[in-house]
Amino acid sequence: MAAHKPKVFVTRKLPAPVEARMAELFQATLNPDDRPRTGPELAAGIAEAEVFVPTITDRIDKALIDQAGPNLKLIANFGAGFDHIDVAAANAKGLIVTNTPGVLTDDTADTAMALIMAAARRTVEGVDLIRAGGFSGWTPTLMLGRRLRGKKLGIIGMGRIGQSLARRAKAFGLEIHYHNRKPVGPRIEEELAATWWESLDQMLAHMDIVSVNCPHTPATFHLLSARRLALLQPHVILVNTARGEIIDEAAMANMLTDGRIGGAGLDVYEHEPAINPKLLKLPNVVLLPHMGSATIEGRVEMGEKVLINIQTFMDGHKPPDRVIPSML
Ligand code: 8YV
Repeated sequence: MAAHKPKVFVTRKLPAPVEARMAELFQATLNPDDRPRTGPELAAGIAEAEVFVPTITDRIDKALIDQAGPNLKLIANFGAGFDHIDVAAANAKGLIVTNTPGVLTDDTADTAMALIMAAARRTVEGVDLIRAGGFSGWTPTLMLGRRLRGKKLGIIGMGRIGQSLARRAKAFGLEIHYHNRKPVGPRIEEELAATWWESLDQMLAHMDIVSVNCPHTPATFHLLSARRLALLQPHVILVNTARGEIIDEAAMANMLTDGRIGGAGLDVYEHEPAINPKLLKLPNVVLLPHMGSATIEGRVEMGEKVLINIQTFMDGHKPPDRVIPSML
């Protein structure tokens, strides 16, 4: 008897090798046009599927989960962050939720480092100047930025990506500071020559560069509130490759406009894909379209993780990347 091929509903277009394998292993509904699914389309998909494969662009809230059919067993997210999924509602219905951690660590840390460099050295302003035909020759004072070596980098969230950024930043001569619920182990602290700050407020007041690398949870929503942003030194560069909701974007935009924050490098936004219009006008702000993990290798490996999570589950085992209550 042929093995049962589960019905898998994939909300967005995935890299070709991942889709090919999905179609081989499962009865997969794919999205070749990559048009974001509407609410009714998601509802129809979740009602039929045994496995649902969303991405950050889908809101998997309780109302949608309540429309799941009796066959749905697994929500296998394509992505590490799962703040778009009401995991508690899913678990309450007996559904397992998985994600894709680990495989996008280096790519996201590279993006954070690129944003630090671009903001400190005014790279995008330089490109814009050239494109606007404004380069009329070298001068001793043209496009002066700030040197990285010796500056203090404060990393908020010292998980995989935070540590990976710290390794890169140390090689650039930055001094590593971090705020995390708990200090990392002594071996890692020593390797990174990193200083743990129990108080986020205290750390913020002493840094030259601050990078957000923690997940978005109810506890980290607006962690960088207007009050905390006001603690930053006026020359600080603020970088966010995690989730926009962690920073009060309106307050940040006002402070960047008024010169109370020196510059920013942002890959994520509070109301994505909308971006606070004030940010679009500022030369000292580098904006990227949520591309932290956007490498071919990373996205294929994310897809492989999704496949492994589904297949392991279908084989009767616990999938490796379960989102468990202590992660919420
Ligand atoms: C993903 C991300 O591409 O994995 C994450 O948490 O933020 C992105 O890098 C996106 O979430 C895919 O769903």
